[in-house]
Amino acid sequence: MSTTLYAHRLSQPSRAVEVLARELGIEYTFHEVDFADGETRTEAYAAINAFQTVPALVVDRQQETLHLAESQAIMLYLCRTATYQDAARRWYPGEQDLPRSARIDQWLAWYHANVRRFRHVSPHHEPAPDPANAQARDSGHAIKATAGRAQTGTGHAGATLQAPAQRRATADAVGR
Ligand SMILES: N[C@@H](CCC(=O)N[C@@H](CS)C(=O)NCC(=O)O)C(=O)O
Repeated sequence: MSTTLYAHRLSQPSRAVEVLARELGIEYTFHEVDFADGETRTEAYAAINAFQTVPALVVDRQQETLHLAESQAIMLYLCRTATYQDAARRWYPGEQDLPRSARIDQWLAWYHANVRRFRHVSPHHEPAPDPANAQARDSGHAIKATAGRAQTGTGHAGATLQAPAQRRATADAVGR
């Protein structure tokens, strides 16, 4: 069996999956996908992840290949299949503690509905005529600019991953 994580470290959901995979001691190959430069919109990547986002996980088993998108689904899969179940249950206890698992599910659902209301699109993507998409496109440009700064060693890479309105919503939600 082999596991490949398609991701980029400027992508928050990618980082969440990568951190968990490391915590659980999962053996995987990291494949960087330059989403800010439009790589998620290529046919080659669509064959890996039809949702055309990072992160994506591909697990090659003997009989089948699992292609998984969406960071939450990937993280739950990693917890359910990890060899080191003691570590995995600290993150997601599953049937061992159903109320705690339900609260984790609740916050994962809340997070997606309130913090990440749109996906960060590449500046190469033609946005639909929807204000939320225009905002997402602007954030795509910001990501690219930030990536440039990160390469020259200045700036804070994480800071512009959210569009301004989304940052305000997040700050309101967490009370700062
Ligand atoms: N709900 C998805 C969101 C993924 C997402 O928005 N990824 C962004 C990077 S943070 C992306 O791949 N954007 C590229 C694109 O839209 O083409 C998840 O949690 O995996």
